[in-house]
Amino acid sequence: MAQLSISRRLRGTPYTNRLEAAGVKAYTVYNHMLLPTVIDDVEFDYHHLKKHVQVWDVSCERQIEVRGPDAEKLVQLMTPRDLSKAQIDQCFYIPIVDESGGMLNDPVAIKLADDRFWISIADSDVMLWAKGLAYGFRHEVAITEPDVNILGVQGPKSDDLMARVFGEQVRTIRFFRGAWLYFEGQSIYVARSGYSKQGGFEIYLEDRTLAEPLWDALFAEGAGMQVRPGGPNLIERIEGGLLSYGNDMTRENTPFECGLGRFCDVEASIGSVGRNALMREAQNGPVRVVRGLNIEGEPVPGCRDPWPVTADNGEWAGQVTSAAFSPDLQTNIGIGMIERDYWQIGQSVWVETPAGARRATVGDLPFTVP
Ligand code: THG
Repeated sequence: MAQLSISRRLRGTPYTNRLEAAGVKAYTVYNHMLLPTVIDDVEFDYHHLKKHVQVWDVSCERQIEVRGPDAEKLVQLMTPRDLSKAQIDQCFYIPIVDESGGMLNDPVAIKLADDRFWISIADSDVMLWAKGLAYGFRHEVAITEPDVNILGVQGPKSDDLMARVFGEQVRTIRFFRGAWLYFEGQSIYVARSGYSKQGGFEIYLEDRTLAEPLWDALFAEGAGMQVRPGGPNLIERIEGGLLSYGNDMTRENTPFECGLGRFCDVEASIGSVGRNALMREAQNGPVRVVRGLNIEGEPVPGCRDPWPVTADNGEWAGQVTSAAFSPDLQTNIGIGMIERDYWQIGQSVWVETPAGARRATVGDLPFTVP
């Protein structure tokens, strides 16, 4: 494949030099920024993540800061999830939808104060939408993208490594909660969250002069724990059923289709954008839904253009948008949108991969991994 041309628009991160020194093998582009995806090779990274601890440069999970007296009003306008009981230092996985209920993003929102939220976005330009809404609704808020560069610490040894760098207090942070902890005398926001199912934290670093000292401290303290750089791992995130915006879901999909109905409170979220469209869908149910697929045969290649899923009679049954061979399950696994007639668990279908048509079985997400 040709190379990507690097320029200012394709933003690097304060950790990029450290990753280059570590020999990072592949990046993707996410929110106009580099996101490391392969450090050694995808399978090596996968086994290591599930056994040890990794430090991830997820700076590309950009923060959209909403600050001001109408901050909560604006965030509630943007999501069908009910935020009325949100507490300070609580994180929320929130669908953001347009006027027809189509997914615009699936960020993690953090309530830092009554008048201050961070929206930790997936790969789409949420700041522009937020600014447009705030302007149109005359909401009294300031909307910015502060220079926050998240370092993820993921894997079963995350608590031990984080305790060494931030102190024992880090262990008391509950899932999807955050706290201000000290590093080199500076207060830094740390939450128990992250884009893997192996457990871990996200460090919301605001002062980029601390980026390399923080990276170096994690590697110095983690030397005896086999710490390595890492990144969102394709195989692990498919096993875990973590969806990728732009891949597994787009503006064409509602949160119900994405299996995110549990994060929609259409009764409570009065006045939120797309509420009427979602009310209808909440009553009638979606026409397709995201599912796991077990794809038979030799390891499949990577999935770029969606792979059509068909029934035995040749009818359209959906599409697969992410796929990989799982070493722990010893089969190919995929994530796809499957139409109502074929979405039952155990349904047999065909998947048209670039390596030929394969038999596949529809299953639940996440996958059950031994
Ligand atoms: N962390 C932060 N920002 C992010 C991501 C992240 N922004 C981009 C992207 N990831 C957004 N997508 C997701 C998808 C899933 C989850 C978080 C962000 C996630 N899901 C939990 C799960 O499926 O187990 C459920 C969360 C819940 O129960 O509330 O964590 O990773 N900062």
